[in-house]
Amino acid sequence: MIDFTEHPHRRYNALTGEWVMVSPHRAKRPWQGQTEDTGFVSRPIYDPECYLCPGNQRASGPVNDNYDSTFVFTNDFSALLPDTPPGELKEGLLQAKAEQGICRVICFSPRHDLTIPEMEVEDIRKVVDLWVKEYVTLGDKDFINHVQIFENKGSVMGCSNPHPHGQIWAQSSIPVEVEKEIIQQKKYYLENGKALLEEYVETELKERTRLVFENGAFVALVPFWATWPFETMILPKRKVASIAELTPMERTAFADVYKELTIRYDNLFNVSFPYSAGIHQAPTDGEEHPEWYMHMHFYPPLLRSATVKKFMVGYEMLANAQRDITAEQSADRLRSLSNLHYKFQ
Ligand code: H2U
Ligand code: ZN
Repeated sequence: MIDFTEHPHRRYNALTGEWVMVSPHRAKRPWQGQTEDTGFVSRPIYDPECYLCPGNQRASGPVNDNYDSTFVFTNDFSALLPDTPPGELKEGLLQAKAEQGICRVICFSPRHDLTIPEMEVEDIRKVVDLWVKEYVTLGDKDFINHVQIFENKGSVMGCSNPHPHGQIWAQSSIPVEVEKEIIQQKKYYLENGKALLEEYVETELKERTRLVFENGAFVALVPFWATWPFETMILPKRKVASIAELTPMERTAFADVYKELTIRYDNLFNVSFPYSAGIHQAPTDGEEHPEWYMHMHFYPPLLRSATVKKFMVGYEMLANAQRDITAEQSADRLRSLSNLHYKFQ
């Protein structure tokens, strides 16, 4: 009889339709509880050299507002541009298409030294409010059919600046990771008359083995099909297609779960925990999207300590995503961590 806590198996990612290989027997060696003292580098509240700090000049010339909560501007080195001329190439196997878009940068706080887990919930709420505003105004534009809000945190994730910030890339086509989720959610909705993630959240709230944190309106969990060792998702407890549908109370609950989850991340290895995170929500293509259930993904690269990174190479790059520690073990560890940030302990 297969024991999923012991034997190699594959798990189905219902959200993408892909499979992940799990090899729990390899993670049997006891946990060292290793937390390296990487000694936290204290940063100044204001850094005259930082291109995101209030009042400073950015690399390409413009000067930031003297902002006192959040601040948003169009990326000076945008990967997508709104005025790209239309055009298409279709020569047999060779296909290409012009892409229009807008890239924005969001400063989460005027404080150079803070990160989300160290910010007050009411200040994170202002970040949520700005996300909503940007999602709605960018999404309202005719040529914008998808708005990707994301955060790259930590230099291992290629983040260029420790000042707390995130990005938005809004564009005319649907990006590939989102397209996979649309296909799966649509199929499930057509077959069951219910949103896939609505069913999933109900299942997880019943099983409880993969939960990390919950408040009245949101839950943070390690998805059953997680690929990265400490991959998590934040989901609302009711079906909401986009952040624009959140009530004021739910926006605050979202800020709260974002903080609670990232505190536990930082407390895992006593380090400012790096990750790429982003919100997946209904496309802004003017269509109805009854299949959509908004959520936020967190993909952290760390494995066993502040310095041991999981590389998706070899078999993973050529054949299939794979993990050792099970989703349930990861959830256990994250759940058991203090909700008081290590810097304040
Ligand atoms: P990271 O999340 O990778 O750190 O991105 C920060 C963004 O800020 C990056 O996309 C932009 C970069 O293009 N940027 C500006 O728009 N102006 C600047 O003066 C420097 C960086
Ligand atoms: Zn700064």
